Amino acid sequence: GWKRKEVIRIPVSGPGSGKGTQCAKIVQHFGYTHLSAGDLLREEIKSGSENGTMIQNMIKEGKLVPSELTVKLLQRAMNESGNDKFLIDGFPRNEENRVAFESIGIVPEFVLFFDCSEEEMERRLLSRNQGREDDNIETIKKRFKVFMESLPVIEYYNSKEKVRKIDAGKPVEEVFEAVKAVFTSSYD
Ligand code: UP5
Ligand code: MG
Repeated sequence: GWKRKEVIRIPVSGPGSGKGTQCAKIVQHFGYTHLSAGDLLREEIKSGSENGTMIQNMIKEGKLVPSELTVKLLQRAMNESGNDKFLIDGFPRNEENRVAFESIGIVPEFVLFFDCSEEEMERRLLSRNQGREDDNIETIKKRFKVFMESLPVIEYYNSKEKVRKIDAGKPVEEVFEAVKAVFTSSYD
């Protein structure tokens, strides 16, 4: 179940902006459990679940899978982790996601927004070479379009003064310096 003491920080940002890369570094420094919604969905495909084919098709099209499914996977991973500090990477991505997340009691402490140009994100995704089925120019363009649905979510958290915007167009280590400053300054 959901406990009030749990501390949640969420990076919501564009495809290829560096969420996964920075989360790995945050984990090393600050001991969070990193849960990437995209990774959980890709694991669900691999596990041969009944939803696998549907998820695979949606990812190939850059579309968002139904909120209940992603929320269920995140909630299960949180329960299984045994940790009480989470980085929820790449979720919520639209207003419906956010409302579904809040309905199970999840309210982030702050939200990281990795600000990066489409040009740079596209360059990174095309040179990632990790065999992701959505790292082709056609799907990348669709992912950029769908990312526009995340802007109202960022706007919502911004109205709650929860957004920490990071210039993510710089080299990995420089971006992490800015990330560290956010984590250190809001440490409790
Ligand atoms: N790289 C990273 N930082 C760099 C830097 N500062 N300078 C130079 N290079 C840098 O980085 C991407 C690449 O860039 C890597 O090669 C890295 O080395 C390099 P990464 O850290 O992986 O970026 P990230 O933001 O994590 O990119 P990712 O592609 O994972 O973002 P997406 O948001 O597109 O992917 P995600 O896995 O979250 O979602 C995939 C799909 O799943 C979605 O399109 C959607 O279909 C589905 N989905 C849902 O339906 N619902 C959800 O809630 C979540 C996902
Ligand atoms: Mg990622």
